[in-house]
Amino acid sequence: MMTTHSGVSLEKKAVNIPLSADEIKQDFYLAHLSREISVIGRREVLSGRASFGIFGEGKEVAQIALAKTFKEGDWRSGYYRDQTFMFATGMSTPEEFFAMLYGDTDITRNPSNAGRNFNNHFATRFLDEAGNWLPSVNARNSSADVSPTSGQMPRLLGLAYASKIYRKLEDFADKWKYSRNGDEVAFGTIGDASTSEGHFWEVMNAAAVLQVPLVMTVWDDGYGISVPTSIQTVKGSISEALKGFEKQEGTNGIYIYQVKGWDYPELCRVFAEGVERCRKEHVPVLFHVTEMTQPQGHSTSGSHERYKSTERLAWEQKHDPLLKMREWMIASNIATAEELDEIQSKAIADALAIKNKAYRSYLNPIIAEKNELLQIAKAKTCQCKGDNEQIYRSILNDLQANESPERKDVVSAARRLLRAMCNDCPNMPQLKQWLYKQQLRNLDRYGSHLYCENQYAALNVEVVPPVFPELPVLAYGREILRDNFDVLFAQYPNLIALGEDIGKIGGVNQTYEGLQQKYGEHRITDTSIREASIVGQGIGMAMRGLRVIAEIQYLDYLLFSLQTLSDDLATLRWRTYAGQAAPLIVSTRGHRLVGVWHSGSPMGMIIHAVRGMYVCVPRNMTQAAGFYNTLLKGQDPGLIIEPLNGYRLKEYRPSNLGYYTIPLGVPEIIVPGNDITLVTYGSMVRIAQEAVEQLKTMGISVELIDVQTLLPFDIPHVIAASVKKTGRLILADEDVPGGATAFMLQQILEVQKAWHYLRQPPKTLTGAEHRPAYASDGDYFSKPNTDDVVEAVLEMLQ
Ligand SMILES: Cc1ncc(C[n+]2csc(CCOP(=O)(O)OP(=O)(O)O)c2C)c(N)n1
Repeated sequence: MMTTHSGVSLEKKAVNIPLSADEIKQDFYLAHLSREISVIGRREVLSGRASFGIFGEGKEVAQIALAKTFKEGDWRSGYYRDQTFMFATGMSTPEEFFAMLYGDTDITRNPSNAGRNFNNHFATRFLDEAGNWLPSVNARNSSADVSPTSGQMPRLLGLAYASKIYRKLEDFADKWKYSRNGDEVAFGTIGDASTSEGHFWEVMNAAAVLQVPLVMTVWDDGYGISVPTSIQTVKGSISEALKGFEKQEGTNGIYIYQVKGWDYPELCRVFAEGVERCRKEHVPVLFHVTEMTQPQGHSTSGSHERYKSTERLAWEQKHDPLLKMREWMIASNIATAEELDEIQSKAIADALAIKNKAYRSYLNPIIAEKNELLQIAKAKTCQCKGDNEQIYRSILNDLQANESPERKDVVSAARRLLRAMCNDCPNMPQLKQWLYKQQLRNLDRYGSHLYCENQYAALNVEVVPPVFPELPVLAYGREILRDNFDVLFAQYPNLIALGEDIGKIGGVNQTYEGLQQKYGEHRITDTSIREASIVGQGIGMAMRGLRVIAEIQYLDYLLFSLQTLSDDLATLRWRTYAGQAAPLIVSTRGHRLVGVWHSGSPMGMIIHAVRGMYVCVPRNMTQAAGFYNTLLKGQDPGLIIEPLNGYRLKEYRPSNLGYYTIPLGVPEIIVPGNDITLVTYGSMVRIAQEAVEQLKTMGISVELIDVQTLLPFDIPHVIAASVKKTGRLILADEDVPGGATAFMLQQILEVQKAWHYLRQPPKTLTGAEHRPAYASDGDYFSKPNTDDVVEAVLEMLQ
């Protein structure tokens, strides 16, 4: 390697990157600034000013080197140690770091998560305030971090895969916003121990097969909290373990590099070479960055002296990347020791100043709220009776004395002051009004944006009813879906469908029959069997301007992807305060068919895991097709569960396929009636219809309601109106007892307040507690059948 007084030129191999002395000194400064931020951050937590902290110390130098390769248009899907990378790429700032640590809810100070997540959980904003997508090609983009180790992996695949799609996609007018010929690289980061997770392996395999521009960096500091790499990884080395993935002449695969985490010039060189190859050739690259340290231990929840030997601790001190960089700079005549001391001191002073400013900025609005409350509370004119006056004064004094209150201290004080006031206190209305205003603001601060709240909300999609010709034509359910998809692929040039078997054979139920041949392999794509990363692939692609239908072959297998749906997709908009969205449609088929793993209907489990998504449970394929049409017009993520036994049943074929919409959260009264309200959804609707027919012959009039979507649930309160008429309520589904029927009951009784109209206790009719047994007999004895429904109604009427 050639070194000069003014800098260095790293020309060991193919890549030549000259680094000026000024740039290296700047890097040295940033490394020290970031280290001091970690040190101060830890202190802030231990002193009680912040709740929890996790830091990127020991990773500074390597992250600065990696950041040099990150360009506009690129994407990051990383984990909680990436602060230096975020500062170096300009995707975040030290001020924002502290705002995150304190839980600052101001979106201008904490644009990553507005106080909804702890520090080092980054996100850039790719939606503007009105919900419009900003051009990601002109920005450096970080998808929003999650805490589950390796939870960032599935979406990483999609972020990379989108570049591949954009190299092929034509006729998409907005393509310029998201891609320049697919040259964007998706950068993933992960700790060594987290590579033990299935998500990591699944995604690396898929990336290697798909040949996507994905750069995976493993920061190897030897431990996952206290458990060493030798217990985590075969042969104790992720790059050794992945040897079989390595790309050879004429094969697919990945490029693998190993580099030491304290060797600044070598890191700069290796990263530059690897990322360049990845960007150009669309071959995934793995950097195994070894010999890293973690000077403060895992997090603020414990010290590393508990599990690291004294030898290891001494080794870490010697191999601290900051120290190594300093030694190298002096040895290479880039700077003198005195110069570096000065840079170090400046970094330390700057970090402190930044922290102080961030803390004041966080605290001042809360102090202002406290002062507002004190002013109102002190203005009380009446003397409340008994102990109340004393309690009131003591709450007031405590609040006044609290110089660094949290928001909850102020609101809780207000609520307790109210309770201590006498009912006829003339000051009560003012305090109530102030508290009400605060509660609204806090609802926005902590609870808003679970779903899309702007013009692109799926709930705002205009209702276009299906149109049937004068002479209606019957078609198989699967043909209705197929022909609807056909119109959608023609209508949306950025629509991509992916899933197991949907390409070449058009899906296990032929709902994509012939569409791959018509629209191309890149639009309707077969995937390997990997449900978590099918969903993740869809999330990443949806973040990059594509509309995606990610198919999970059967509802029973959705569980493989439930972690990604629940932790990543469903929380995305909420955890970024509407800064990010992934309008992905996950489609699957479920409810009764045959046997344990083709008949499940665990709807309670699912709807409780995916708040933040809409969940559609159509009774037939006409309704299902309408839900695809609706969700594609909005920007909320949704799950559509096609009824498994409906593909080969005939339905009337709408003439406006691809255009009609079915509103979300609006139940349909399938059969009007007066004696009893029967509520159900999905495949159970047909069973219920048969029962209702039988009951009709007995002179019993049942009002049968199909809820159509579980999330949202009956927005116009159709069910309460029905119960008002009938006074009786039965809820039926195929889930376990206390599953989705319990959810519906809570909605109807508590939210819709229909208990008021009930003449008898309501009843739930559900599947058995065990899984559905095989064949029609198994079905009959495991799931509610027509006889069960008829008898439940008769019993209630007796
Ligand atoms: C799915 C999941 N399991 C466990 C944890 C708790 N946890 C947080 S960090 C961590 C260790 C991760 O170690 P490693 O991947 O080596 O990263 P490092 O923190 O050392 O950088 C664990 C077990 C978690 N966040 N998510």
